[in-house]
Amino acid sequence: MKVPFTPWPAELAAEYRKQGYWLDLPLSDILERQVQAKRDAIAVICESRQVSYSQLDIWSDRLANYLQLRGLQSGDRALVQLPNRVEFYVCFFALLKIGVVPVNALFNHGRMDLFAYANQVQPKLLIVSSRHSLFKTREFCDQLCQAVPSISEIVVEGDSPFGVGLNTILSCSASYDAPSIYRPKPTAADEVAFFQLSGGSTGTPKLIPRTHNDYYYSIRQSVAVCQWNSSTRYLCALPAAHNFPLSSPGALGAFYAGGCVVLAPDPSPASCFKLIAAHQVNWAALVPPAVILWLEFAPQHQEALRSLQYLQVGGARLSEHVAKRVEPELGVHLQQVFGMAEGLVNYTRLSDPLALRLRAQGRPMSPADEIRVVDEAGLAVPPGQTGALLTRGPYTVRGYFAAPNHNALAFDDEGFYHTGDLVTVLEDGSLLVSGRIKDQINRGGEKIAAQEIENELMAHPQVRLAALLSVADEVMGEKSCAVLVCHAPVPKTIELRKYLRSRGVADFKIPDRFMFVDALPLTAVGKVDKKRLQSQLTLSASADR
Ligand code: J2J
Repeated sequence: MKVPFTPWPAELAAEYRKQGYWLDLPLSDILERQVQAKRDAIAVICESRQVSYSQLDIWSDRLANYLQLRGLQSGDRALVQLPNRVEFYVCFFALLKIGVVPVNALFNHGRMDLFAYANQVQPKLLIVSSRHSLFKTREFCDQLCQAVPSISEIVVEGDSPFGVGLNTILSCSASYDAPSIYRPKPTAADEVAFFQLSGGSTGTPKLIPRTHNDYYYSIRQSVAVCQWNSSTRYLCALPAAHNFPLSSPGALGAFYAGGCVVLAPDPSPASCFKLIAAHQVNWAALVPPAVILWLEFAPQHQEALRSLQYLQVGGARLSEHVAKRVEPELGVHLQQVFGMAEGLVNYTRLSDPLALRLRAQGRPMSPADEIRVVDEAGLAVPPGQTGALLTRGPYTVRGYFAAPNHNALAFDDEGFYHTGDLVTVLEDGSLLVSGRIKDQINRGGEKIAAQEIENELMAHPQVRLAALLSVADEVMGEKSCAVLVCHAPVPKTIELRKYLRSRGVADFKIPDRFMFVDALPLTAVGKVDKKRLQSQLTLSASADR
């Protein structure tokens, strides 16, 4: 069975093939070609394990074989939640090989996110880690299986009292190295390979169907723009499943180039600096709050950072004053990256003058990326003026998964994706990200859909109205503030936090601040006037300073 998605128009698809953007190859080709070219080279370093391309291939074959024997087939879906460990790539390639289409949840996602993903894709397979607090016991897993009866197979990374151990499968060469049974069968290259996650701005998190063709192009073009090759040693410190460290050029880019991925459990200096020194890392990718931490710790660790040549920063706006410190204090070359899981990725180029790399968030990586910047009436604004960014192209999707109503708003008749970002285009085509119209909080690169949290807050019996807004923060860039109108007695903030946790809201989505007011400003049609509320909040915050 094929996973439904909104295809590109046939004439554009033909053009993308003609131009060589789409190669009609599955994403598993990324691994296969390195197994041919350099099977013994190290693909991934994960704690004390140095895993070669051929080992990654053997492990992913074993898992693929096991899953096929268990009856999983092309077009089936999987829900995967794994930490930054080599097993993430083993599972990714195994599922690609047999055409099982995964949603790769981020490791800090909570119960609510996992339920939402499982409900949408109806997975047959669950791959989770007992290192996650939700999967230390079988309780949550049982709840999930009860609520989503499509789940019939559970594989667990780490020690676990339930499911089948991933390590048992990977180490069982006698049972699962049997090519006579196992037949790799990826989905067709112009079909869905896996789902990316949208930062979201609506009540339920949206899934982004990415095809082999479009994602493979995004990876190859990223590798070309960043000039990666087999000497690239990439530190993956952001959550491995996120689009940035997966594909911009990320781990898949490093594999495509024949380089090496060094996995860090998190982006803190304590975790990363020693790995950089031990494994001679030369590229890393961070979100701005991590850059600030690195700057703080760098003076005492100059020696550890010696091998690092390039630092990518993206996911949220890097302030120019922090950007200015990066090159002199970390001794690296700065590259800004403005991307999105829906597609479009912008890079500052390695050869761009410093002044541009400090100021701009990059320009589209492909000559086939189409960009429109429009005013509120949808009319094009001239270069130098701010407007809403719309885009389409060979690796920008045409619709979210099973979300016709939202798609009608987020994609226009010409197939342009309305990114929700406000940008200014400079003369050379570089973009400055200057704001946002989507109802989202960008908490240091982690995206929070305001509506999702407002709905949860309004489910509390004492809360009458809720609005989640963004407040400026020096380190995180933005934090979240819930503004509430409550029935008496007004609940304590500690109770509200506990309540949200009890409903399965992930920690990073719990409001950093709460404010209690008598009323919220309303629009003419009676909706909360967030624009007005946001400007009131910004004004009162600047008055406090
Ligand atoms: C300002 N805002 C930015 C930047 C993303 C590479 C890099 C990042 C992402 C990503 C990605 C920004 N300055 N440099 O997928 O491949 C905000 C914008 C954008 C949203 C997308 C990649 N870089 N943003 O962050 O899907 O608002 O992807 O629309 O998580 O992050 O978020 P996400």
